[in-house]
Amino acid sequence: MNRYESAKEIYKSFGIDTEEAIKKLNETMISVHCWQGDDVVGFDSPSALSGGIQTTGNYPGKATTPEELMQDIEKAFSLIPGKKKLNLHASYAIFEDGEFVDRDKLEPKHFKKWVQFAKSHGWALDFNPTLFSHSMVKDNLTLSSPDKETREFWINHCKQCIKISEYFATQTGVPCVMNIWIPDGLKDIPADRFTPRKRFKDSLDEILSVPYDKSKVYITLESKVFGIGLESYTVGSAEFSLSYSTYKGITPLMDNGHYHPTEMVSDKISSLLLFHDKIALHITRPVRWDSDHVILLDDETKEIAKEIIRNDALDRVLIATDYFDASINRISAWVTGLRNLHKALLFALLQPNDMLKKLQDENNFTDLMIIQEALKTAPLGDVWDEYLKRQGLDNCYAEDIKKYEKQVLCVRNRE
Ligand code: RNT
Ligand code: ZN
Repeated sequence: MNRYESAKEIYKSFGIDTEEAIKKLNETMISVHCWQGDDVVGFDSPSALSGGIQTTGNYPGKATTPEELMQDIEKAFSLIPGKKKLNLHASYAIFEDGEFVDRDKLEPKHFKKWVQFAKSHGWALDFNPTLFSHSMVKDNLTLSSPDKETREFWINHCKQCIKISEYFATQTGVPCVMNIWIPDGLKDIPADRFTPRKRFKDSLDEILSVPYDKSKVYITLESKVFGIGLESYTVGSAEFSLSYSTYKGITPLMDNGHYHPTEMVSDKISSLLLFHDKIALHITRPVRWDSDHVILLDDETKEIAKEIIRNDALDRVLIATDYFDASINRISAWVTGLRNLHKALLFALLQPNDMLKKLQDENNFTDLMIIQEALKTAPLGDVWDEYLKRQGLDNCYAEDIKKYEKQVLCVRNRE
């Protein structure tokens, strides 16, 4: 008996069908962030990364042109299993023939090359307005700014982004998730928390007054508790984002780096699923702050995956990744993080969830603990290997990436 056949039998003894698990994982679409490849720089503005987020590290070979980024995405995606969507930011607009327009004037045509690229690979696209790294971010404020001109610039930017998202959906035939995140906040104790939030609400109302096809564009709103230099107050807090999403019927997005360190997104998913048709996630790994380390197969990633699977919510949770590590090979960061997320989902799919729920209802916490612990050392790796094998992949991607680093990344022109 080979290792997979043996693993299949072991899982069967827990009442789990490994074939069913592999099938479900194959059908699961994950939205992969493009910004791991170039440290969230983009192509449209000379401004340094701002908005209270930061990449650390200076590993050689980051992409600095659309061609390089596309080449790296192709390489990374070829080593990532499963169904993929490519998640772009507005700052990745591609201007041709010397043309340039500012973010409030962006149009679908500035993303034509990305659409061609995605379509040639059969990938769908997601989108994000970029409300950071730009000279119109005034005093760390965008949609909540007291300055009308600033607010209007960003309102127009978001309105244009809805058009671009609609274009993505039409072109790919798959709905486009458009996520709004603003960095707005204060370093120190506010004198007024209410008015900036009121202005943010009014700006969002204005953005959403644009008619758009709700079957094509899913607008999500991402909350955050703090940023670098924005330690004391953020306008788009969790309560704001949840309340606003409920009020307007848009989708709340939780990034697991955006809460107090002992607050867990895994615990929040069920509550949101009760009140929202869909919810969205940015999966990342915060280390003491919103550091956006590469996703590992750690407890919280597994717990998030378990909450999605045991609530049978794969079709209601829009799963995206959001991390950026510049201290290691960026292709490897992409591949390792995405594989770990898939592995966490496979782990969750291999749990006897009905049986475990029953034990909880019967107050049988003795057996519940024993079985949950036994499952931690069940042969997940053998099912994982089989899952990879069926997609023409294996666990030995390090050599392949090193070769790419030597042949492509290390010979890129650098000033
Ligand atoms: C920032 C948010 C946001 C960004 C990306 C680049 O803290 O998580 O989602 O990381 O949009
Ligand atoms: Zn995020």
